Amino acid sequence: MIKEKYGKVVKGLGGLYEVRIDDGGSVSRLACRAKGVLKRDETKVLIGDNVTVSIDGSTPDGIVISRISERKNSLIRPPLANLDYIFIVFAAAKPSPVIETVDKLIAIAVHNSITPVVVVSKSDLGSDAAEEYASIYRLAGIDTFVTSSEAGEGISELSDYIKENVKEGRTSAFAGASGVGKSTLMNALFPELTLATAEISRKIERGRHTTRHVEIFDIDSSESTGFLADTPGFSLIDFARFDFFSLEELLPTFPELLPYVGECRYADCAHVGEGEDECAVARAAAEGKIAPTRLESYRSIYRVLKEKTSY
Ligand SMILES: Nc1nc2c(ncn2[C@@H]2O[C@H](COP(=O)(O)OP(=O)(O)OP(=O)(O)O)[C@@H](O)[C@H]2O)c(=O)[nH]1
Ligand SMILES: [Mg+2]
Ligand SMILES: [Zn+2]
Repeated sequence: MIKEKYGKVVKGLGGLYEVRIDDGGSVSRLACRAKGVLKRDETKVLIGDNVTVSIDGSTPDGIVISRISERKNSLIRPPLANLDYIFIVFAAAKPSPVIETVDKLIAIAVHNSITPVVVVSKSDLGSDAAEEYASIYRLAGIDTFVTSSEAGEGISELSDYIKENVKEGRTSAFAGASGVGKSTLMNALFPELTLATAEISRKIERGRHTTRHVEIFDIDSSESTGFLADTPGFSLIDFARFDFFSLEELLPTFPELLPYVGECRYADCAHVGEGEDECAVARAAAEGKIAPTRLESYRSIYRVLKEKTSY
């Protein structure tokens, strides 16, 4: 007899998945593979997928993911489905951030209806720099935290925010460049996790990236828990090509620009090089209402997308 269960894919390594099953409050994890068609690139199972697992007790390999429920969204990097929040982590220093990459990730999040939250980590290595970066994102209307796992700064504030917002089955992820301290921060926020961080992995020589796979954790043990994923850090090359959406879709991914776009002198103003007397967006940036780095990132992405559409 074939039984069906319904759950969430929380981990996947070499084609072997772990599906979190919640049977009315009693949580278990099933190890299983995916049905043939769900192994192909276009239809592959993603971590975060809500799936049906078919259990056929009559065969040894009888537990398989047989169906993927419709996704709310899915990302290529980090490779996750059904995200509600993404915590974009970058360090005040070591490594110093590439702001344009941060802005690209925010744009991708907004485009996919994922709430972006900015976390400036390692504030112990530069508290002025951390506050300066934070002010850019607060001005953009994005929830922003300054943290140091080393000094304990901002940990309880971020933990409260996560518990208040990421609950009732909502799913979130930490994303950011390798070495910014994502796993360390997750350990500081949720001490019961004990994830591997750089120091540990150096000893066992796993190479530069410490976290090698995406894994989703329960935030607490209540029935209304939310989920939080740790992800492997990406490199800059991952965002060098930018084709996650089209030129027409770019503007709404920078929401703080929207109040000004109708006020430019020319209706077809692209806000990319026009002077302050013509472009209300440029004017707002000059007046300190929009962070100059955000406008620079907008313009840079605009140029890349423009080039793509013009051949
Ligand atoms: N000074 C300082 N160092 C930190 C802090 N948080 C993490 N680190 C160090 O930064 C290094 C990288 O930390 P990880 O947590 O492994 O970084 P990660 O973002 O998970 O990296 P990947 O898994 O490769 O993506 C480790 O040596 C940590 O000890 C912090 O708040 N302050
Ligand atoms: Mg890590
Ligand atoms: Zn303009």
